[in-house]
Parts: sequence; structure tokens; C-alpha cells
Amino acid sequence: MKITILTLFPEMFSALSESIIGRARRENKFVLDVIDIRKYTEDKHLKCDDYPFGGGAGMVMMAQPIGSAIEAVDPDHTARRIYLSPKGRPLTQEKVIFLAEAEEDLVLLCGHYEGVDQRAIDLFIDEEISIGDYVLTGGELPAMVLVDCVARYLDGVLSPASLVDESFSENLLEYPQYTRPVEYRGLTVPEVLRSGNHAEIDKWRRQQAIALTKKMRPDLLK
Ligand code: 9WO
Repeated sequence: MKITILTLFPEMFSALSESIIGRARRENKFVLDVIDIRKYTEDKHLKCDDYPFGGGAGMVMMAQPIGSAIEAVDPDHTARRIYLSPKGRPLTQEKVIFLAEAEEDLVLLCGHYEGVDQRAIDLFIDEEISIGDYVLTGGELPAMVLVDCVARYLDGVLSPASLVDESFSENLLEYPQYTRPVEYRGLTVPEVLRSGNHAEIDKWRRQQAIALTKKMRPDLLK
């Protein structure tokens, strides 16, 4: 898979050089290309935003630099072009798996300031996705969230065992995890986890997951 990010703040994406995602990129499990939209402005002062028609606070990202950037990175429109926006359809784990399995190329447009000229969205974007009901200063963090959760499903990024465990815990919150030492500040690791009885361990984890889901996210059980 190739993911191209379009942003006015490319340096924010250094986070995706760390940890599991950083290793996956170095091992060419997928390609991430971060493109500065400013490179494509036709304005002589490199301007990419302007005042909103109709008035109001702040600035709006101009359609021209965005359109030119998208046409440069995806000239034949073979990629799925996604705009990260609080107005988008909510991102779900099902959607994440679909994108990882069905799409070869993604272009992620990150808005900033008060938003993007609607014509850039109408002309160049296939789909708007939201990662949750809150407003941020830009779409960069949501784009990083999308890259992180999609990349986990690409071949060779995670151990197959991690993804299998996850599919067995379907629609439940995760059971509590413990590591050494057995006692920390008076709290001990549940006996069953140290018993070596894997049938009992599986049963305990499932009970814990159901109890936790009932308490914290009863909506997931319906
Ligand atoms: C700012 C604003 C100010 C006054 C009146 C209306 C306003 N709307 C916005 C706004 O939506 N700003 C966005 C900031 C513009 C696009 C990029 N920004 C953004 C993306 N904030 N939050 C997201 C986002 C994306 C995906 N999922 C959750 C949040």
C-alpha cells in the first residue's frame, strides 16, 4: 500500500517514523509519502489560505494548491482520496480493515485553520472520514490515526498472532494485562494467570472482557 499525505505541516508526521509504524516503513511493508501542499501554490508569495467569503474568523485553505497537489500525486485518480473532517462518516474498525484489504493507494488531505474551500472537496475528494466528535486544529492528527490503524493490518507489520487474538475478542473491550513482578505495591497478579491452565486463563479473560464491556461500553453488547 502507498499512503500520500497532503498537509501544510509535514513535520508533524515525524511521529510516524517511530515504533512499529517506523519499523514497518523502514522494512518497506508500506510507503508513506508526506507532501507539503505549499509546494503546489501558484501564488508568488506561496500563500495557501485566504479570508472566508461571507466573513467570519480565521482563514480558509485555498482550492488551487490542494487541487494541483492532488492532481500531481494521483494524476489518474487511482487512489482513494480521503479528507479528514469532523463532518465525515465515523471511522470504525470494520472500515479500517476494508481500507487495508481493498485499497492499494490512499491520499489523505489534512485541512487546517477554519477549513478547506468546499470546491476542493467537491472536485477532488472521494470520501470524508471523522475519527470522533471533537474539533481539532487540523486534520493531521486524524490522518496519523488512520495511517496507524490501517498499517496494523498490512502484511508483515504485526505478528499474525496479535491480529488473531484481536479477532477472538470481537466487540469486547480488552481484558486486563499483567507482567512481572507478581506483587507491586500490595497488588498481586491474579492467581489464574500464573496457573499455566490455558483453558482457565481463556475463560477468566473472557469473563473479564464481558464484565468490563458491560460496565464501560454497554452499547457494544447490543
Ligand atoms: C473551525 C471553525 C471555527 C469557526 C466556525 C466553524 C469552524 N469549523 C472549524 C473546523 O471544523 N475546523 C477544522 C479543523 C477544519 C478542518 C481541519 N480541522 C479539523 C479536522 N478539526 N478536527 C478535525 C477532525 C478530523 C477528523 N476527525 C475528527 C476531527
